[in-house]
Amino acid sequence: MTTTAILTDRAAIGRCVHEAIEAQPITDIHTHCYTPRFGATRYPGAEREGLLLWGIDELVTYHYLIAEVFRVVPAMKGSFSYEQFWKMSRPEQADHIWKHLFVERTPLSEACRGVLTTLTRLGLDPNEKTLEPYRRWFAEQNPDKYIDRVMELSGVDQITMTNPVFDDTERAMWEEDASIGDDPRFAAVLRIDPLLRDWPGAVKKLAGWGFDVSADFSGRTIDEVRRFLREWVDRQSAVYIAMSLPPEFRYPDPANPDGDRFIRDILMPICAERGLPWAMMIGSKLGVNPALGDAGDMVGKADVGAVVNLCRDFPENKFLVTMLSRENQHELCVAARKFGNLMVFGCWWFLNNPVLIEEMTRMRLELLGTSFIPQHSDARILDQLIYKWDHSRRIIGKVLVDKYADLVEAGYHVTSESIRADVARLMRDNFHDFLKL
Ligand code: FIX
Ligand code: ZN
Repeated sequence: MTTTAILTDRAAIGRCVHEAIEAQPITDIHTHCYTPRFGATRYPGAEREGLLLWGIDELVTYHYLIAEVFRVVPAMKGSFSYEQFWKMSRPEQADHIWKHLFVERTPLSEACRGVLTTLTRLGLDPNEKTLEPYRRWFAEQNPDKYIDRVMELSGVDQITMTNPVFDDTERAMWEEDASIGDDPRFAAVLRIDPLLRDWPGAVKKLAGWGFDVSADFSGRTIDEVRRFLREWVDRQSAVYIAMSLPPEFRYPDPANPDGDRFIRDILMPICAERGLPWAMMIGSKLGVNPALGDAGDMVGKADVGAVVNLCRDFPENKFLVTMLSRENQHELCVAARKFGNLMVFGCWWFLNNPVLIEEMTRMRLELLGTSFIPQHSDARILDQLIYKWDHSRRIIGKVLVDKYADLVEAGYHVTSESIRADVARLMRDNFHDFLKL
């Protein structure tokens, strides 16, 4: 029987928040992880066997760390080159990164610290000078059982995937086995970036897949693209439809009438029909340094007005929105105050650092109360769930303690029951309730 104690001092509040946030199962609403049926690397250093990335060599070659190692070993004429790096095997790349970022320098960055936290939480010593001891440990793990271990350590009860239907490799996997996503630990998300980022190219692909479509929207295009979306939402049992959008994204956008038409006549009706949110991740400038591959993307300040216009013009639709620029965060919070069909989520990518997670969580609590989703992991490598949630829980907890202490000062009776209920909303229930709206 849990007690409902009225908490009056900061230390008691701190203990209660810590216990609540540690015990609270988390639904991670955006990751790039996959069920084991998408294929997992069998052992450290093996060629990638599929889409589920895990283990020390993937952890250490996370694209955040690739970007960072090229800062300390720059690709300059006559020294180390991008080509040399990309010619290395994944273990060789990992050894290069471990040497330069973890041994010869102090691993102070958030992405470096994340590897250390993960190793420590797995019961390993993060101070090894080479990766060999870790490779031996990971070689003994079974990927499917390891997923359960990672979920137990991270406290995540649902790993929400990102399933890009325009990725030929992944689409073929779904077409071959429609049950590939059937794993109670995971949920699928239909990711459709090209339909807005490259309408003509996307239409050409749809035509090649047998849909009767034309880039000028003639004929049965609208019905056929709607059919395409319905088919994939149903095949994946997708919980939302997602896109990453550039800083230049506008709605309406006189410069992109095709995009406006796709949103208005196709995407919004299908999302409303299926009760699915449209998750917009806005502000990613892709490939500013193509030589870095996935590590070559950048951030740009975007237009919150596009979000406001969509929420207003489509009141029956639901919008999950995260923006990549720190400068967009306050305006996005204010927009969420204006529209109940807008759910702000996460500290995305370059914002997923303690100083910014704290700033954003404090801002959101003060402007939105508990009506937002404070974090998602964006984990690309399964093991990252451990550190991304360990680090974020602590910060979210720290901010909550301050805010409850403020309420006590205002004379409010803060109870352990209310703290547990608030933490449940923030870490899990707001997402599931929003899906059911
Ligand atoms: O568009 C996205 O889903 C981004 O999160 C990724 O493309 C990005 O590379 C990432 O993993 C950031 O954390
Ligand atoms: Zn992502």
